[in-house]
Amino acid sequence: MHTSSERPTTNAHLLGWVEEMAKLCKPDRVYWCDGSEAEKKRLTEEAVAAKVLIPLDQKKWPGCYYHHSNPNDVARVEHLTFICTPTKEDAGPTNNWMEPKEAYRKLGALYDGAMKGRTMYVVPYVMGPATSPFSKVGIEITDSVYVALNMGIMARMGKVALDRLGQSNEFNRGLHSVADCNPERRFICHFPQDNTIWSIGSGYGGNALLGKKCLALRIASYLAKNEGWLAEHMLILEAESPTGEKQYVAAAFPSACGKTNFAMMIPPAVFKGWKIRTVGDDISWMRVGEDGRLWAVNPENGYFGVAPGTNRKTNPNAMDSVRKDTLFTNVARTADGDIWWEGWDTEAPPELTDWKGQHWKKGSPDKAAHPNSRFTAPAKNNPAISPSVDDPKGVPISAIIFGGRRSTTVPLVLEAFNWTHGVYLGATMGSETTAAATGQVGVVRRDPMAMLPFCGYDAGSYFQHWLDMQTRIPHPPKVYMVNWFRKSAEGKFLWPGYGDNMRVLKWMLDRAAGRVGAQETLLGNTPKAGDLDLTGLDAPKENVAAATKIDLGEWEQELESQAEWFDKLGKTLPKPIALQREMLLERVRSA
Ligand code: GTP
Ligand code: SPV
Ligand code: MN
Repeated sequence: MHTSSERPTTNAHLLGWVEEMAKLCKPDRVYWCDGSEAEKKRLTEEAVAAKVLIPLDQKKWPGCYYHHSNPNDVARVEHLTFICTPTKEDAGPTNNWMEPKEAYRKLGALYDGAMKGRTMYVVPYVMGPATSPFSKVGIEITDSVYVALNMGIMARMGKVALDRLGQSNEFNRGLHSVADCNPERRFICHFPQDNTIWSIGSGYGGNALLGKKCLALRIASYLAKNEGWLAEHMLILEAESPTGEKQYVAAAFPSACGKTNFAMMIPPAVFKGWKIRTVGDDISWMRVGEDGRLWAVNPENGYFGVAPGTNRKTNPNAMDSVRKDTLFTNVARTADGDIWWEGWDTEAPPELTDWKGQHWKKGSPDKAAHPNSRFTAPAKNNPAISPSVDDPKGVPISAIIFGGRRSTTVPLVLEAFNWTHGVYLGATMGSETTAAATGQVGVVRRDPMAMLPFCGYDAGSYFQHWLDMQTRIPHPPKVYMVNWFRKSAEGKFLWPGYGDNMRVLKWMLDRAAGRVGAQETLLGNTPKAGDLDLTGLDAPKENVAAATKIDLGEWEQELESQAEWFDKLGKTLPKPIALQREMLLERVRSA
């Protein structure tokens, strides 16, 4: 074990900062992670001894462990997440804001001595392929061995990051402590101007794995705005046609709205010869390439995926990805070291240990697995991983897809008329809330580009940045809006979703390549009759008709309700976006 006298770097900026943070948090030990297999084994053993991790049946689940988080700490906490910019206007009306000095003072007092009796892990990591010019180095200081082990799966962690950093001062400074895990003293603060993140009081997911939402989205979106690129809450997938042609798409669906599933999709049998592979399942960093196209890199190295609903039928690639070296958090367990969650392949066994560690009996009204229970799996386990995941230049994007979770109104697929219309579709995207964040589930809220909780600056300026990108991208991707979640009057999903989403993807790919026509509607282009391949679809025709229907009455209401959203955004809302709504409303009213 490295002690503070055995530091694996001579970087004075880094050493100085770590020392300063140690002085504040007062840990018993400082340990520098090197990212080696031997270290992983050792830290896992320590975590097992401390009952932070519980081994699963190692024959069936090699290298897999179970973790219960504190029952008060099971999801992102948007009301406790702050953007600490010099002015409140910089953070904008959709973010919580704290004055930077005030935030450092307030959290500083909570960090004071917070690591007494504990080990302070120094976790160096790279977001993005180790050699890509687009990648970013972060250092996360944490007092949670669980967080350190998760970071080892989610990012390229350890020596690789210190080697890349060298003597540079350009690294994200992330300080994390679970402290007493009290929601009253929980804060996730971002200081974009200082490239700094301070997180305290939570050990869960996006609150605590600082490379993910905090750095790769909130801080990166701020950098992207200043530097002319995009940091987005998007999956990236590769589609290879039967003739070997490859196309790449990036898709923004809000939290727990289908990114992991879409990125790992297996096409139905009728799409013989088509292969879908995963580049990323949550985050996309996109820049304009020398050829004038948009090129995307996945900054992550693993999947922090929603467990419930994942099974052999809905997502076989995810089930294969979790077969080894995976951490499961807040799922249910069987007595013999196995796991289970709602939407597993088989019914619940008669008895389980639920996500809180309590005895659970089949038929209980309570969920055995928490709805936001997750797996942390290495990307390399995915049998359908794209060979381009580590490509330092990324992959060229031919379509951008926005998609919310909407029981009504929004049809299965729409193609934007042009870039500005596409930005408008993204900016007004609505989605029903999910268990990925604390708070009420199932209420429609605006979640522009699926970035509402993740944009590190003012939303209106973010839309302006999207509009400005048009002039930088000579060959822009086409833009789409999809909705897999429309429901019947009885509350059942109309569209079967999952692998069948290939039918919609195929149309978008064909459009992007100019292989198929479209039907123009008031709201956007849609597939012409017969162009959506429904061969072998296991769903009644009338359901498909209802899923693709455009009801102008519903749209009039939708467009009216967008006015409230625009009012909230205030004066930085770009005029062209406001105009799109007004023109559309006029056309819908006079239709
Ligand atoms: P985050 O990791 O929170 O950003 O979520 P995500 O967008 O990756 O969502 P994910 O793919 O994990 O899906 C969330 C939930 O939606 C799971 O319970 C899935 O089973 C379910 N889901 C995904 N795709 C579909 C679909 O096409 N139709 C339906 N009905 N459900 C889906
Ligand atoms: C999300 O909520 O969008 C996630 C999970 O991907 S978390 O990392 O917890 O933010
Ligand atoms: Mn996400």
